[in-house]
Amino acid sequence: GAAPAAPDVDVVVVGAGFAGLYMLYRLRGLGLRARAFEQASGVGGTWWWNRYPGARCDVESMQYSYGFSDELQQEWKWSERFASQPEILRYANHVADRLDLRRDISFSTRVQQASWDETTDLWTVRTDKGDVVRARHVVMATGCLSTARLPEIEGIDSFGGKTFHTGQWPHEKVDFTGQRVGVIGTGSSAIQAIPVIAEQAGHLTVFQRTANFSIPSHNAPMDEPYEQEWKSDYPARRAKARAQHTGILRNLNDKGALEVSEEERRAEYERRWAVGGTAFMVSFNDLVTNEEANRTAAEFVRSKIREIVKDARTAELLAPKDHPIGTKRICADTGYYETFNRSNVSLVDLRSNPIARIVPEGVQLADGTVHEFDAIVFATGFDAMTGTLTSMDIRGVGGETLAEKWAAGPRTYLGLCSAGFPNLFMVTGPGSPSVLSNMIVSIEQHVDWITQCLAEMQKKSLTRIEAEREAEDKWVEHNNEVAHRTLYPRAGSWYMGANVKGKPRVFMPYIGGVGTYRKICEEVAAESYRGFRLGEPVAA
Ligand code: NA7
Repeated sequence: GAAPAAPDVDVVVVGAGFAGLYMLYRLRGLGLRARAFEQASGVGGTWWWNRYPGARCDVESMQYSYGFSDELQQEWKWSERFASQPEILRYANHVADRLDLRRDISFSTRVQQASWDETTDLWTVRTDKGDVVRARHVVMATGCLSTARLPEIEGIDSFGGKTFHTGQWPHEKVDFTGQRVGVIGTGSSAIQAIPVIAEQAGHLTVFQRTANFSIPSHNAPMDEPYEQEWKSDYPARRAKARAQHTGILRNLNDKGALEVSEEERRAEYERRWAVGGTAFMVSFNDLVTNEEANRTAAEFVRSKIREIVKDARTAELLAPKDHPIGTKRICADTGYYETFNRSNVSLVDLRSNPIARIVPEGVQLADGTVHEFDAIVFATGFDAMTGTLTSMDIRGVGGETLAEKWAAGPRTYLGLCSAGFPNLFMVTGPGSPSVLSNMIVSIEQHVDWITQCLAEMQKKSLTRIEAEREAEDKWVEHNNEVAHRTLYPRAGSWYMGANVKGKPRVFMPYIGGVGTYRKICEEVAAESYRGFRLGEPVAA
């Protein structure tokens, strides 16, 4: 046969967030030629885009960072218990510089198309800047919450003031001083932004459709002894974290909520509330699996909201009743509920009076009321987990697009690969723990797995790897099965695709746990990549 065509690079990496950066680093270690494309003008992914006021990670800083290099984790100093967006972005830049990664990244460049050529085992990748690159492999390091979503509200373009989306926040400083500001949405982003915007704005109006559960984060400056405790034991702690259900080391309770007396239960919730953060959800071991147990936690948080919020009607509106606690992502806040006690903040309940349209002056409700604004902030979320992948024109075997293949919901083997799309890897793809975990821990695990796989292929001169359809079907089924053992599918969440009109309702992340999942991936690799078809070695 004809000699196999030579690729321009071995691997194209799409994205230069935490996944893309680490992937580049590891590919260099293999001696492979890689090119990364990043649509933003800088590194950092999520933390580059989500610059809204109050943006902060809900995983503690000592754990939300790379663990692959002891030097890196020893030299970096976090200033707070939970790092803010600017600090995490500085960290991403520090890593990019420290590892000299920028020279392999094309910034402000969006990958538009990737098409597979069956005859050469190569991908042709095209960008909006006119690049055409042939690569043996493509790694999608495109993030899970990277396609911002504006709601379908009539007249959305007619507004006369300024509009913002939390996930596409401008880089110039935004000043709301004295302004009339409306925030639409009450998810994690809104819950972080609202207290900060309220301090600036003349008046802030919050439009709430679904109330959300939030736990105070009790963020604070980094405690030196705590930092030292971590740094002196980092490798062991990281190893432990990797085996946890969420990839986060935290204070688990091995008791069920109904095994203890009401008094003891209340005391445990109080303790957790005082410590703060999302670890509240592991107050007991059955909060996301047992409805009755879940109700005790939900009721506790509702009672806290009623204590904090002075106006009884507002408190009742803020107390979530539509979904079990934790089945929509649990939020962590700094003064969220307290903000509604301010005289310059009001809450509008969209359940009783929905948004009819946006008009030049502001937001018009169904009953005709118009709320006038200088600025509207859309905190309306993302086309999560699949949106970024399916909006690219990715063409696999026989020209089938990934969007076509995933029309009824994402189908992957291990969240790493999809049958019919050889040599295409996803970092934290749907079907992997991803958004249910410490993202950096999951990113490192995927990148390490991909690296090892590429190393084996390199050693054997293999040019093709593809997930088998049968293995994929089984994985999708397993993914569904474990999800439905929990209360998660009860909520109309973005985990379920419920926030995007017409998106199939499928529970997308793998809920079996980071530790369990890691073992499965390791076994698959150890058993000569069970469930993958590896191509024949190419004749020299
Ligand atoms: P989320 O969690 O998807 O929240 C979006 C919010 O916007 C949520 O309260 C929605 O209400 C609301 N929303 C969406 N569309 C509308 C319309 N049309 N009208 C009124 N309200 C609307 O996004 P976030 O950015 O807060 O968080 C995403 C994740 O990023 C977060 O979990 C962290 O992991 C990081 P709904 O609940 O649909 O009634």
